[in-house]
Amino acid sequence: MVTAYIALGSNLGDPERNVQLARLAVGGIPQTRVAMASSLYESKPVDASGDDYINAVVKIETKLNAFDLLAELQNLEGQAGRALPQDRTHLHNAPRTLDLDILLYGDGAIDSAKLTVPHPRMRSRAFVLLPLAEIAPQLVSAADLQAVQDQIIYKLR
Ligand code: A4P
Ligand code: MG
Repeated sequence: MVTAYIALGSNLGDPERNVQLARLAVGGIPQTRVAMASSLYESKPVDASGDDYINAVVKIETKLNAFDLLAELQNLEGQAGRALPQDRTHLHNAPRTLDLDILLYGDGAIDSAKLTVPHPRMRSRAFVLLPLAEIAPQLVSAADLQAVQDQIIYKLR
């Protein structure tokens, strides 16, 4: 079993519902269970345009390797109405019904064309660090939080 952390985000359609359903759906991935889930957070887009986002982070325990896990997450993005990666024509950071990113996969480091773990932008984003700190405070330092304190984000429930 490997412990991994997944970031969930949505700013199209019904973002709150999309993230709530995704939280459940992640628990339905084969050989995977959700060990902890953060509250939902509403945040202003960072390096992106469009409506406000709903974000959350879940901690999972999985027997899948990181690439199989990524494929399962991309399937869920597709089921939420998002085009599969190979069919995407949108610009980087375009609004999305559902974005599922692997933040951490055990203590592994992966740097391939399809997958980079730890997620390279996780430490610069309040919408990742606040929900992550809620469920895994040992993974987020005070300096991390201070670095993103200008980003607008509200905890919902
Ligand atoms: N990929 C590589 N590493 C990973 C990983 N660790 N987890 C590859 C998941 N995927 C990973 O992603 C493109 C490709 O990244 C995938 O095919 C996968 O093989 P994508 O989801 O199509 O989207 P993208 O927009 O190009 O990149 P990404 O990484 O999702 O964007 P970011 O940097 O995460 O930013 N503001 C707020 N408030 N809340 C948000 O949720 N999200 C973004 C997206 C920007 N601003 C935001 C939010
Ligand atoms: Mg993504």
